[in-house]
Amino acid sequence: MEHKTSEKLFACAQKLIPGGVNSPVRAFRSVGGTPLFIAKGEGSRIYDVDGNEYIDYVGSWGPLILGHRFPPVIEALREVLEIGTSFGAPTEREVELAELIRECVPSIEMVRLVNSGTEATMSALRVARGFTGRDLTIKFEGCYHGHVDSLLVKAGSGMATLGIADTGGVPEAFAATTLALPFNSIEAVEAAFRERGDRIAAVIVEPVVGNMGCVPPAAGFLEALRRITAQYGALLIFDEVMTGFRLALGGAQQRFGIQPDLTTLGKIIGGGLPIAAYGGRADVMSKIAPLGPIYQAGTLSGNPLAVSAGIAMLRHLKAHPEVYEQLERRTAQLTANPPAGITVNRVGSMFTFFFNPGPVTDWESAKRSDTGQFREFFHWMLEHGVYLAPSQFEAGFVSAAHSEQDIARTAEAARGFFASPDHRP
Ligand code: HOZ
Repeated sequence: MEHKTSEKLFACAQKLIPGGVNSPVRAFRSVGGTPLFIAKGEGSRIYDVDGNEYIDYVGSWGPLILGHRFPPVIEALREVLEIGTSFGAPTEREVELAELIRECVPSIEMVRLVNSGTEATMSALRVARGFTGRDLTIKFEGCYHGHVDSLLVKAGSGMATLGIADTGGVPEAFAATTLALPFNSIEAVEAAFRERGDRIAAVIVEPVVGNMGCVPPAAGFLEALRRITAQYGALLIFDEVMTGFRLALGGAQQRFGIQPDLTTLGKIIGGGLPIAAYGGRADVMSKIAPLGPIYQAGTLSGNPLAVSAGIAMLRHLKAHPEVYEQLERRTAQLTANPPAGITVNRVGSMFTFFFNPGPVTDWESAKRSDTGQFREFFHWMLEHGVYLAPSQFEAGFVSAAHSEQDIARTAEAARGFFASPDHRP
């Protein structure tokens, strides 16, 4: 496969953009080689600027659950171009999107639209602090909640991929407001609350982690978070930027039957366009300006482009529950029978092949993966027309556009890798 045009573009980009990319993981630093510059996407496929075609399991990092250029989303975007792209004033469509979100995710009694997952988690934390009058937050090692100052502590995603333990530019006092505990350890959460329960405003968690690779919650873990936070008067925040509308119409909270106080949602509610949201209990959300004293704002929040695309996406998901059954089936097919020495974690249509005998249950176990082997696997798959996230510590996503043939072709490419004597784990 030739990547000459990508190489040329990357050389230019590196002179203009830090690392040549607008978000670090996509720079291919941990897998080596040149990031592919994408020319277009359609259904389950993406095409690079050199004309190569790939079955895509990144799906813009999750939101493209119906595939690239899903026709109703494209149609909604066409319609909105006729009326205007931003007003900085309310529109009818925002009310419809809020209503759809509330119907699908009942714990969200009120919702505020923002523009990125980072804004959503940052705002949810501020609201939790303002509501409780407390300053500390519990997060979990290997979870990633966007690049919010106080949450870049033992974070997953790019921080894990690039091996950055603590980011520069965050004053120690900010980081000190965060307690990072091992994911799936109820004991650690109990101990933290015993010691400092009167200061803990919130526990924020990816209910199924996607940002250290896919790591499911252990039986009873989410229930324990719900019980302990309620007992101490702290808020439970589910970061469903990846899992929302993906693991079920009502997200991970529906799948696991837990009702958080606040939820953050990401670009899936915009059909893949830049948008996000935070929402939850009405008594908590009522503290936000202009109703209450907690300030948060944004000119592009609720812009008609993202909102219209989101309405088209959520309407379709709501009307077609069979999408979730299909995703479950296809992803199970993709991840069946891993070779010895490889751990496959899967929840619904999120999955990771860990080059690690496992089990992988938290960051300590995830980071024992053989990233050198992953690197070879990644490039092998790319050469065989399969585009995976360029990091061992990111989840893969199957979309409704992935056909049985796509899955079979992907599984065959993976089998080819493991069958080759150089690659047997
Ligand atoms: N942090 C994102 C995934 N967890 C990746 C962002 C990107 O490169 O687009």
